[in-house]
Amino acid sequence: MRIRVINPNTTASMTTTIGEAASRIASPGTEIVATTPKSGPVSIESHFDEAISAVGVLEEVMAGEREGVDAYIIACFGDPGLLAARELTRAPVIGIAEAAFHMASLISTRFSIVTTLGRTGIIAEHLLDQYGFRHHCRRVRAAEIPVLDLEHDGEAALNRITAECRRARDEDGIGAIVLGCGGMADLTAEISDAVGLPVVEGVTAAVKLSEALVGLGLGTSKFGDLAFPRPKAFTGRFEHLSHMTPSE
Ligand code: 2AL
Repeated sequence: MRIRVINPNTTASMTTTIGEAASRIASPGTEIVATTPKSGPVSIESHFDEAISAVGVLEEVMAGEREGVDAYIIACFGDPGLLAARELTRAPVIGIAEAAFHMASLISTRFSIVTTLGRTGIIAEHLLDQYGFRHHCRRVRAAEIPVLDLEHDGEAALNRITAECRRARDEDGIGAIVLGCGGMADLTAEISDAVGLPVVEGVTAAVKLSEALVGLGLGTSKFGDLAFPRPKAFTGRFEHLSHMTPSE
């Protein structure tokens, strides 16, 4: 089984962190291929960053379709381009936010999210509404660290995230914590040990959900809205997508 883990930001060191965390948790026989778009933001911390990154995610899915991939993971906590990516393939496509919400809801009745910057919290709030998890989440918290500080100042970032997780444990009345950034993929064990609550991290959760779906023989439904997009003309910079029928 081959899982293509797409880091939607273009920071190579974060792609490595994500790929290593995914490989550590993967079952024997699962191959993890971690990739990043050729173009796009180095980190995703705004609606603008997210919109631009979605194009890169879709190009990575199209490349995966040419290579043969059993499942895709979108490894940014805003799940950029998720539904559009599903239109392009019969393989399962899982976003790390939705994977973490599902896993956390299976082991607790209430969880809190600890993400990077306060301004990205609204993205998680929107996803909770969109996916139907609003009722399961007590609070979206931010450690107020820029995404790239996870790479450049790891120790300080870990301390701030851990402190916010302790506040979530003490104040929110929760059973579990969801970590809200792909760049936190390698921090789960340390934070869980320090805080004493189950900590759910989306990249690793998505690997296990992907393995489960592929094992069950389940892929993205091509009935209804996730069918391949209707071929049509594209203009300008996107002309190469004209009349393309994705991997039917
Ligand atoms: C993210 C993420 O997971 N990767 C990134 O660049 N930005 N989202 C976030 N809330 O920090």
